[in-house]
Amino acid sequence: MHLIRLFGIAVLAGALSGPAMAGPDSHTASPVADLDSDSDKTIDISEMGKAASDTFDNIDSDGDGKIDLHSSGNRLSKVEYKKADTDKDDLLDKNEYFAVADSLLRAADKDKNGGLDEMEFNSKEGKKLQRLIQ
Ligand SMILES: [Ca+2]
Ligand SMILES: [Ca+2]
Ligand SMILES: [Ca+2]
Ligand SMILES: [Ca+2]
Repeated sequence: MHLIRLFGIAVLAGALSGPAMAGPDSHTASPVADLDSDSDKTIDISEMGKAASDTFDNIDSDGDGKIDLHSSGNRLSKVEYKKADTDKDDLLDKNEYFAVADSLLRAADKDKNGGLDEMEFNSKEGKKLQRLIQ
């Protein structure tokens, strides 16, 4: 709930800022801009959480709230998948999936300001995070 509320505020702030908000016609090549709904040039945990949740729902084609190794595709290696599966049921639920994304965000956040800028998002850990949430 907390994440969702934060995201709502971010969207509202973005809408109020008017022209700075990317319109449906504008094309951005930057992976940060794609997810940066409040246009502060960084990906914070609420923006990452929204993307991770959307991606998880996409992968979870039968909608039971769990994904298997096969449907996670190339987002996680087998070892990473096993590590992420903290309750050892051979499936990842959204919390387990989010925990991986969260730890990658922390690992990539070199200046520890809680958000990933372009450089951090394109670091080794940042790229893994991108794979996971896109
Ligand atoms: Ca942002
Ligand atoms: Ca499923
Ligand atoms: Ca599990
Ligand atoms: Ca940072």
